[in-house]
Amino acid sequence: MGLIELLSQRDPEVCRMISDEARRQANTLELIASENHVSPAVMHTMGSWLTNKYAEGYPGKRYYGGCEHHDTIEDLARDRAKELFGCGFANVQPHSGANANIAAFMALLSPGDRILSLPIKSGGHLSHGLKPNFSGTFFDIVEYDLDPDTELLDYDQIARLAQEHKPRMIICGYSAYPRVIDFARFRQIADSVDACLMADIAHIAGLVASGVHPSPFPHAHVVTTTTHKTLRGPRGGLILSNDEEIAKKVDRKVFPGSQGGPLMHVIAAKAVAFGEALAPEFKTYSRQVVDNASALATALAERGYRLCSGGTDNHLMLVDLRGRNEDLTGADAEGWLESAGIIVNKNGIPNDPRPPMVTSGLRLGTPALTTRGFKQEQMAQVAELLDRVMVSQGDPDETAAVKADVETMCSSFPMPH
Ligand code: DSN
Repeated sequence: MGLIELLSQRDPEVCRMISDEARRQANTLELIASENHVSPAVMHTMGSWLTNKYAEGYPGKRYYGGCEHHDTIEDLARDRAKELFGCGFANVQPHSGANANIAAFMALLSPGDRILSLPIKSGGHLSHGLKPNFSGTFFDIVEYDLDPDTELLDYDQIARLAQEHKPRMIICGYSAYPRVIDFARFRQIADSVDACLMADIAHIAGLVASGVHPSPFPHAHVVTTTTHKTLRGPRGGLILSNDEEIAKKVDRKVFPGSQGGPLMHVIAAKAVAFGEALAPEFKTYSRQVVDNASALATALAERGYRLCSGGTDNHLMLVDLRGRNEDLTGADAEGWLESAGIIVNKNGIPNDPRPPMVTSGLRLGTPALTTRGFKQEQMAQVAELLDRVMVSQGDPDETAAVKADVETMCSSFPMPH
């Protein structure tokens, strides 16, 4: 019996809510850069018998009996992760990207140590040092920033700040940076002050695995990531390294350092997703993600939108709406677009004069639409739909007309099934 059929009998209330969400996903264009649509194999693995089990510890060294199949599954997930990223060690237990970062910090730093990182307002992640986050609470954060003119990483400035502040760790890898990261240059800077380099590749993991973005190996001492963005796996985290001593510390800091029982059903789904990402089709997919982002950015620029840093090299772009109309805000745009069936998130642009809940920008990404089979031609259509909503400023008639066009597109490009 399928999930919906089962739930419709056992819990019609939850069944209705889940069915509504499935319909929402099927009938809208998902442009949130950190989201994707997993395969049915990944999805169903998360709903498997493995959810019933405690398996604290690691393969061969568990604190509970009955873990033999959990050992083989976790070993397989680790082996596939290592093969995918070309590294020697993998910990597949972190429940999320933030949890992966907590464990990596605990492995490489002591409380109060100094970290040099990009702030969230310029495209960084909250777990890289935002004050209310654990990272900003327990560590001494020094920020680097983008070049205000080019909106690109300014490696000379990072090197200067590293010399001045002597951090224990430098973090690269971002939530809203549309360009390639020079990991080798980061390592040079880290080495110059005897700091360790952490690369958080949560956003670009699928591109890295496919060779579409340069790898952080052999440069980073530790690499953290989520598994559900461009990598198209279940929601979760992953920590990678090439150094046995670091890997041992990471394992201790994931369990028992910061987590209890691993989510074995999710780890099994990670193994399935890594298997999918090792297949040649995934490279084609990742290439298309980047080509689609480039096509969307070009089509938006042709309509007058300003692309931060002038464009994109990866799966995402930051759109400065003021290029089209000085009065447009990210908050308004997000709301209008959602009414039209186009799902995005408002995002501050570098040096945004507006507050984070308003913003002047949108962050758009192509991983999910590419999974549905969109190509460059459709991305140009998406730009046109988006612009119609912006130009009409959310006019109800135009919004309804765009929504109808969105639903037509969605029916031609069904969800993975
Ligand atoms: N919230 C994620 C994103 O959207 O980039 C990062 O954790």
